[in-house]
Amino acid sequence: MKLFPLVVLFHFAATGTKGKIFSRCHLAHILQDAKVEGYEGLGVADWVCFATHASKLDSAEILSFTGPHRNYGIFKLSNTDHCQDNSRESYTNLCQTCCTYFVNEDLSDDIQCLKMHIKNKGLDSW
Ligand SMILES: [Ca+2]
Repeated sequence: MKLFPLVVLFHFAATGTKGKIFSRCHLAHILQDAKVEGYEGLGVADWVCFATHASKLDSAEILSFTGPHRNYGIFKLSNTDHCQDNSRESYTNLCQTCCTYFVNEDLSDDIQCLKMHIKNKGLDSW
């Protein structure tokens, strides 16, 4: 059992920025407005499905694993690839941002970051 990652849920409340649990419908409208339909061959339904599986549509969710690896927000963007947090000294930081921006209710930066990931590696690489 010690080999499996210890998953702990945290809710972001430190800076006053609040997360939100989105409905599938609301998220679909946000994604349509962000013009994700057809992006790299994926549709809004693919994105909604992915977010539902990744976070149960909770933008405030942070998953911590054994060690410094953490995943942030509705799309589970990670401190190993996408953003910077204080738990690691080296990281890729593909999206050149702080991970805490992925746990608020503004999904525009999350969507842009996931688009960058999809363009570079595809959604299957998640
Ligand atoms: Ca955000």
